[in-house]
Amino acid sequence: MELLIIGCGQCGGRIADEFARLNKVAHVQRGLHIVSNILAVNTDIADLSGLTYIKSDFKHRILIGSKKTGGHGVGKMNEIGAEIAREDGDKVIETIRNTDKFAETDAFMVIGSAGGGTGSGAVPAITQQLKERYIDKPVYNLIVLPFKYEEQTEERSIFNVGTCLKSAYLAADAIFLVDNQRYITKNISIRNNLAKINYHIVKPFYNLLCAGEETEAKYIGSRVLDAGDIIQTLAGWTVIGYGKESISRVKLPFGANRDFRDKGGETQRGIQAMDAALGELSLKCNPTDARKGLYLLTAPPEAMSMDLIKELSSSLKCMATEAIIRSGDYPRGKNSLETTVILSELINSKKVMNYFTKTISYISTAKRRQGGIEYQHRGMEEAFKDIPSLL
Ligand SMILES: Nc1nc2c(ncn2[C@@H]2O[C@H](COP(=O)(O)OP(=O)(O)OP(=O)(O)O)[C@@H](O)[C@H]2O)c(=O)[nH]1
Ligand SMILES: [Mg+2]
Repeated sequence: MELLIIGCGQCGGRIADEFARLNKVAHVQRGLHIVSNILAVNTDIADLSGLTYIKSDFKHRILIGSKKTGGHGVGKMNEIGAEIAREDGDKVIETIRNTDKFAETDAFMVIGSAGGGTGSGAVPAITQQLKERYIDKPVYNLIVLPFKYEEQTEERSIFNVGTCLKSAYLAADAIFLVDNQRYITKNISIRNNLAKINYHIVKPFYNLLCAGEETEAKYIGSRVLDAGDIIQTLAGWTVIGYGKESISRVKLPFGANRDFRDKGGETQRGIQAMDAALGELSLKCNPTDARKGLYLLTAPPEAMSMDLIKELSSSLKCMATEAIIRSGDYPRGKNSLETTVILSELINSKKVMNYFTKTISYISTAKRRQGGIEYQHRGMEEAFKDIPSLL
């Protein structure tokens, strides 16, 4: 599957940059392309300069709203981020239109954080423009939720998350939710934490996007998971996870069969890889809330037995009891069993519902506070009204 990726704001740009790195890896390791183009869109010139892999010309690192912000961001005001993205969205469309391999694009992926200003506003605004313009291509969002400490100390971020999630839900075909808090490592610097988090956010997409792009017979699975399966699976709130288990393999003489314990062990490790993927989902959720699901098994062809596939299918079905599940196998790799799991069309996500409740209470507190401030101002004006002004 080939994505056209648009990273908005600092967080979105950095994750898009990580996708650009992954696309290089796919090209070098596997001779494949998993993205047709990658753009970073920001109101902040410094953030755009900090990227590494996205092409550095102005058509790939797109500065928007420079007249309004002077190139210094929108300071967490996501309604300004959305307004600027609506006004300057044609710059993004222009680059998309000139993408060489645009016809090969299976879907768009628009990425950003929900808690900031630029990405939080631009992701839904750009999604809406893409939906209006390219009716035949799905538009997905990948939205990063703030760390717990940010929610506690920066009140405004709750409002940003609530408005961003609502707007994304109305505009996008599916939204991958990623909870920063899930990936945090204690005792390492915030900068290294973010780089590591971005690596873990993007990694689950590697095999998933590569599998349908293979052309060499030996790497084509018996049940290929291609763009069609992924598109059919993705709807509404969505989470993704990845798990890996190593298998040590001894090369057998030609014609010899493997020991039965060895084979049983592989099935066991396959289940462990599936459990790891479910344990590492990008947002904690209840699998029974999913109405659609998908898994991909990536393993050396000789480790890919019918038993293993059957076990993995029933193990996922046991967890996601209400979901229609699609699956595929990808004969790649040497000493490991890897699984990628997607749970989609999640109804009732507790975390999302909580954000909506908290946003509503933030709005009423903010209104009350504003009323209080106006009252105090009026009091002040009343107190100095008999003093002459020098202005
Ligand atoms: N995972 C991840 N989260 C990030 C990264 N950079 C920032 N964030 C998170 O994103 C939120 C802040 O949003 P930013 O993306 O910095 O804001 P912005 O879209 O650039 O908007 P403004 O700076 O307000 O104009 C916070 O919740 C951060 O924790 C990153 O590289 N990776
Ligand atoms: Mg910024």
